[in-house]
Amino acid sequence: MSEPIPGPVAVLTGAGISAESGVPTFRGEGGLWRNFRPEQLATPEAFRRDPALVWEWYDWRRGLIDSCAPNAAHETLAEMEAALPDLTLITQNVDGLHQAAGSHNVLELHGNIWRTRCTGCGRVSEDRQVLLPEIPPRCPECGALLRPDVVWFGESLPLEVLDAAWAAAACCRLMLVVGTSAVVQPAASLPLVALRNGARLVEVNPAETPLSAQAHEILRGPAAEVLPEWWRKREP
Ligand code: BJW
Ligand code: ZN
Repeated sequence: MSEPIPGPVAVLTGAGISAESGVPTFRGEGGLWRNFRPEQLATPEAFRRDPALVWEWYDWRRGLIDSCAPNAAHETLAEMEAALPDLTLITQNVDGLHQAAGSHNVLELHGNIWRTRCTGCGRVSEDRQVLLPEIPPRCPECGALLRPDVVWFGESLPLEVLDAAWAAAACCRLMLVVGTSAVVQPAASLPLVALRNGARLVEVNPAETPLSAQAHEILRGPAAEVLPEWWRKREP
């Protein structure tokens, strides 16, 4: 029998956890950035230059995500949250699939694709329309341009969310890192914070990452296959 789960648990997820749901990752084979340059689409400069182009990309991705359902890896993390006394799920994903799978304690580091934020009055709203009736959309309150409520390169992460993620990483005894290339900062530093504080690091990824060399255990495979299997052996 495998050893039980120690103390508080933190989980960091990235695009790879949603790959088997049909959501494309960013980097690597089939990744979104094989076809689109990030600096043309995921930066504030790109949005200032051509808001319609940026919104067309997000509108397309919203349509794609809308047709996707959580997979066994999302479901396993929701089961773990229900079964363990202290689990914090930190995600870089904007797709909302963790919440759709039943996770409640989710810290979204890079925002959520289903929310808009007004560039004029700052109003944040949920908007689930697929496809948007007007591109680029405008604020019903003040008429200014709306933007996706996500974090682009060069922008700060939401401070309270980042603080909570940092605290969870610093005090966990086990950190699971699932489906991230671990190259985008500051998210990529969270596992290092956990390691520095003595946590056990488990990486779930079919490919090697800059974290692999420091992981105590590596589940080399697609998350929807290897994570449920790992949890079944440890379930309290
Ligand atoms: C599977 C699988 C399966 C496949 N199962 N796994 C320090 C040093 C250098 C640079 C910086 C630094 N600090 C900040 C920066 C700048 C920048 C940065 O990190 N750049 C690096 C790329 C070099 N960071 C920022 O700008 C951040 N802001 C910030 O730090 O503000 C302060 C500051 C600014 C400027 C300078 C200094 C300080 C903001 C980062 C925002 C990232 N935004 C995006 C877009 C979000 C909105 C949207 O979705 O459109 O977030 S970029 C994109 O990358 C997205 C993701 O969340 C993020 C991470 O990607 P992720 O999730 O890891 O996906 P992939 O595709 O990279 O990897 C998928 C993985 O899954 C792979 O490993 C596969 O093998 C695996 N996989 N199938 C399991 N079935
Ligand atoms: Zn407004």
